[in-house]
Amino acid sequence: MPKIECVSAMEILDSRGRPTVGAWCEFASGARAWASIPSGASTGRAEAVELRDGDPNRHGGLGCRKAVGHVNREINSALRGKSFADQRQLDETIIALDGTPNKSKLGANALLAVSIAFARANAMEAKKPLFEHFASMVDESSQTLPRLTINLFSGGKHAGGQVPIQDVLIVPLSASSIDQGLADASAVYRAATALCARKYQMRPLVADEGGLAPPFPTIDAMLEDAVESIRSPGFAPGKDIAIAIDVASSHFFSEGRYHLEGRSLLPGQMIDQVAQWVERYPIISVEDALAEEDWSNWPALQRRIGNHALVLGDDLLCTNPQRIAQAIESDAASALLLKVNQIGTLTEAAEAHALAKKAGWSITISARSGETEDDWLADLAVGWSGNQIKVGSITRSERLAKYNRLLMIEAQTRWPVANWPKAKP
Ligand code: 2PG
Ligand code: MG
Repeated sequence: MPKIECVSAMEILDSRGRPTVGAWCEFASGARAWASIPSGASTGRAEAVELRDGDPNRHGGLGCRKAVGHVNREINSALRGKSFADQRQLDETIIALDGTPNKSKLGANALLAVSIAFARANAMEAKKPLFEHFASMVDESSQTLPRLTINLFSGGKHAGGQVPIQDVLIVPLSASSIDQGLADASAVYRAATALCARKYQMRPLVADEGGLAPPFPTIDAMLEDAVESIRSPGFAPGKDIAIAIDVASSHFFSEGRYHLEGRSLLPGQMIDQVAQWVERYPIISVEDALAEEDWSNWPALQRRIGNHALVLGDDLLCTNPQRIAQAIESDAASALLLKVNQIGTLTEAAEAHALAKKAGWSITISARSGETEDDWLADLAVGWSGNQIKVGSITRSERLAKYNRLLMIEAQTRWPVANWPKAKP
């Protein structure tokens, strides 16, 4: 069991130019690993607390010096000189040190940076690739690579709200490798760039996750433009390349109604609207079609579209084992969007993963809209046998770091890409 020499952290900037936390974990043996942490914009209310300094004179209050200080002082004092049998022991120690239900004392950003740096130092120590080390934390490993879901068009909080729904993603279904999936996605992206220039006189400027964000007049126009971009390089929509959407509807839900394109929809009407999109377009996965607090209507959504598309919970579930258990119990969804920083340690995220797998759900391992150049997410998606991965678009280096790491893992393992999961009846 390697002994921790010290852990330390520093503040760095993410892909939006906002501060985030990176941490080193150093073993007495000399193994020394770094990990940096992403940050969301369309965050769920039940997410663990990302500790920010709140000083308006520095980074608009978003500084992370407090979280960094917690790693350098409290966490380092608790860990240095000690050995931990496994990830669980380490994570339980830092969770107890924080002592709050939502990690508001030390900050989930402080805890997660240490949690992942420790995992990486262990992989180094064992001379294993990180994905193999991640695989040893969960029960099963199917030796597949995750199916890509790639951002094409952005809206909502990632693109200044020019259209209310947040992501239209393309899913290369006929591609049997990551390499082919990226090539197919790139052909569609190029077609979409030309479409945006032609229809919207828009230069190829990109949103937070690298997606194109022209001023679509309506949501339907956004979806039709996605289908046209799939078709124009010669792909069959729904067969070669399908569509996934993140409605991110918590952000236009208030007082029991969904405020969408000038309409004020009751939950039943919102479900009708989503069902119409699923019928009309080749959509195979719908994330956050209903709001995070609209629990009572999710089961009806699942019954209505579950045969045709994954009902994927992001803000609803927040990678939180208690919320996932509640959703399984009420049959509110069929898929988990897993974002480690929503819960704050690898061990708790692994519990979320185990619950979802046991229920027969599909799992999408997801990045955040604010990312760094770190690529651990690709290893996590492979090691934890994610059915899908959601990293954003195929532009912007913080996204490409993950895709390029997947290409390396593919070259090393030659594992096939996971099949699209069968719809849950
Ligand atoms: C989401 C994510 C990633 P954010 O809503 O799924 O697209 O966005 O990181 O802003 O929560
Ligand atoms: Mg989402």
